[in-house]
Amino acid sequence: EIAKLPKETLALWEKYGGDETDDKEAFQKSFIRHVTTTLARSIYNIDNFSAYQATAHSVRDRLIKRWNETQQTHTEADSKRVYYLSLEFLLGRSLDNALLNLGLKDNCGEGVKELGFAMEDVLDQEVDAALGNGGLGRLAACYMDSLATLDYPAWGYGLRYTYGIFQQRLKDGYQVEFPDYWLNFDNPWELPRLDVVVDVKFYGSVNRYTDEKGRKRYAWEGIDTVQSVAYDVPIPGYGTKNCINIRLWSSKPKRQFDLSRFNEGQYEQAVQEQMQAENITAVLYPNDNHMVGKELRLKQQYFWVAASLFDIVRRFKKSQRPWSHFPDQVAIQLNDTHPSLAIVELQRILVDLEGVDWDDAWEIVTRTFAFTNHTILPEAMERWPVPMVQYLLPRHMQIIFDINLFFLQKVEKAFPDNRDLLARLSIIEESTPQFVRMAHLAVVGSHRVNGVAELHSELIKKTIFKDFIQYYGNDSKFENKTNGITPRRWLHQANPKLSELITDTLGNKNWLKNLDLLKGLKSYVDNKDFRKRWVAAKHSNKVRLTEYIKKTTGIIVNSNALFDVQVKRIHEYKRQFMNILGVIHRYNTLKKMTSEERADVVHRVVIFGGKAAPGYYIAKLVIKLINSVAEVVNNDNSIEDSLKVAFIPDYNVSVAEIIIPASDISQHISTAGTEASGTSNMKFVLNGGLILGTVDGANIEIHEEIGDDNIFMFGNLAHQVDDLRHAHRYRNVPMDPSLQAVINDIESGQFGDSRIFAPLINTLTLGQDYYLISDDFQSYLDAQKLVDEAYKDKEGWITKSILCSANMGKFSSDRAIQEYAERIWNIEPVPVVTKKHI
Ligand code: GL9
Repeated sequence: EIAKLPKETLALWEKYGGDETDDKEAFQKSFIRHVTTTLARSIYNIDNFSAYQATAHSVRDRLIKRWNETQQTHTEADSKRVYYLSLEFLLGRSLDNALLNLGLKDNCGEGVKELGFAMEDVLDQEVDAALGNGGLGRLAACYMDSLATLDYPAWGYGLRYTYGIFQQRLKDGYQVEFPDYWLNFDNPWELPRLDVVVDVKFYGSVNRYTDEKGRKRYAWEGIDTVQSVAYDVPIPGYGTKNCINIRLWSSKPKRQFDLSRFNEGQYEQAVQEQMQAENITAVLYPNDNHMVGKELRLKQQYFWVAASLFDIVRRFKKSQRPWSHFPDQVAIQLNDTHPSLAIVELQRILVDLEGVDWDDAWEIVTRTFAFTNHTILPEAMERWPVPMVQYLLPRHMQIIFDINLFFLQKVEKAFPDNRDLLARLSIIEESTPQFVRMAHLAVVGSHRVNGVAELHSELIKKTIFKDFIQYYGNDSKFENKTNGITPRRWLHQANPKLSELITDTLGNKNWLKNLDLLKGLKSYVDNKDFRKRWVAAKHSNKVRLTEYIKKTTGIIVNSNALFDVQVKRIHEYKRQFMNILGVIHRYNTLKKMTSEERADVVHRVVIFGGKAAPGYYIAKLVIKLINSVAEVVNNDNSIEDSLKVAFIPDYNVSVAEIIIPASDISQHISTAGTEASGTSNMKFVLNGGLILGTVDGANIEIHEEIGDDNIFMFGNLAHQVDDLRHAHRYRNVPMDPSLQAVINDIESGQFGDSRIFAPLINTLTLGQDYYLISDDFQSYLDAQKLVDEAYKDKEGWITKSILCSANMGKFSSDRAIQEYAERIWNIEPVPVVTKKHI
């Protein structure tokens, strides 16, 4: 194609193209150009925010260059790609990450400084891209970083919500929600592709007809068409030219508005259609591990899946390969059940639109998809009422029934006359009304199903997918892929001091691409100078957090105290309630001590953070209780600062980057078997923080890696949970006495009007303590005692802290992605070839 261009044109492209080099001067030139042109400002009129915008745009130019080269390379290579379908991408801020991954940090930092700005202030202007709830969405972001860093040809597909996860503020100790209108200013981290538009249909009816070959065929006549517009978010790898793409879809009306209605004076009706279309991608549903069956959510799912598959199929068709090659060119990973309709949509495209025979199509579909399960909590299982699916997507409902019929016929053959098994395996739940079980659809339509930590992957085979194991056999499609985190953001970026120390000690930055190299730190564990710098890094992070706590809560804490952190979504299964009950126990113990006795105790700052789903009443009461306890404890001079409690508002990725490096101990104390993996546990330990945790999720594997001496584990085990719950239900289990004492304190009004907290206390009594706080409380307190004792041994603690980081290689998302690539996706790296500017 290029060869056909006139020589003169080519020469111009070569001469003027690609002047965005990475040196300081070129950056400063870009900065000034963006201030004067993009921002239409002048030297007299730049504040920190415009400096951020100018810096971001300068980096964006360089990102786009890499993005183009990567996409060209991948298109030419035409090798197999993986598509990661996730309703959530919790990216956080992009500028610092891009600077570090592109290796621009030093040059830009100096360049910005000479122009009169401090890089730290500039970075602080950016608003988070918060298009996710918690672990699941952040995992998707870490995986994109690793896919880019490892040179894999990969794309993410998601939705461009106008409103991300709500902002949390506190009023009288209660959570109040504010909308997160993150696109208020322009977003330099997306490339609008206003020309990449897909029509998505809803509703309507299905027509049957006979095609030219005499086959019965079906055609869906949708009546409501909405347009899906692509916005591309470049994701740069670390230390590579590879820059991959997350394509986020935004909805807009097909027609602007109904002019005839407008002319008739029906103004509201005239814009109604437009508003309904825009509603689809307006807001991220703020629920974590909880399904809410709203039709708009189902619409979001189909809108996203239909646009993404159209795009993927269009790309495949360009290669003119036969359909049977589709699974050799395309792997699609389903991040939870949210994109399960993609299975149905691909089957529909192949059978209805492309005329592929059902069985051939189904073979293609199942070889293409793989599914990751992220939870076994019953309230999180996605089920959609059949009438709702039928109304919104009539053809898809038919296809689901057919998929189910053919599947159950096979089951029937293998296990004749077992109607109960059929009912349990069915994609359709036979209730009134019927429901579509999305997890069953995902399992049946995928060639691989994985859990996200060893325990969790075992548990899914014994609980929610037990019957599938009976049918498919134990070693068939079910496997484990333990989660991981990117060391680039979660150590290098969030903890620059520690990162620098590690690089100095190991002699290079190779550990950032091969986290197992951290093992090399072990031989320095007794090195005085190294230990000194290790402590200094932790302490400066604690000072930074101290300042942040003061700024956001007004609470003054001592940076020499033990920092005890629990930050994550507020959920009963995560047991923040148990934590604050433990705090009350500690407080009242301290109160009973004499001053001399107290002189001997380890001072503690207990730090909480996390959002509660707006409709989750009990979780919101936990926040209120934490703040009520904090109010009393922090203002009680009699305990002489031996205990402080702070609830940091609006926990998000950027706040996590400040909190995690400053932690001495962090709590991951879910009821055994409920936390599928957890990923913040990995971030804390990687940063030299210790864990106080239950035998759950990835805690178990972290324990295996770092050893008994460096972690505090407690509580009942997953296999005991059923019996304990049974006992609460049918026997009179006496309340743990320490716990009873704490409950009495709350009920006595020690922390304000006790009636407020009655529903919360009731979860322990009337609610039969479903999350087993009373069963674990004593061992929790015992473990806390061990933490205090260990912290008194300053040198011992430093050793533990170092050994924690040094043994965390396994939990790099690079390891996780490599496993997915080899075992599930069957894809190879495609290193980017640098292009000329043409
Ligand atoms: C979650 C699990 O609860 C976590 O334990 C796990 O680490 C992550 C990632 O695998 O997935 N499952 C889930 O639904 N959420 C998780 O965090 N919640 C959301 O983020 C929506």
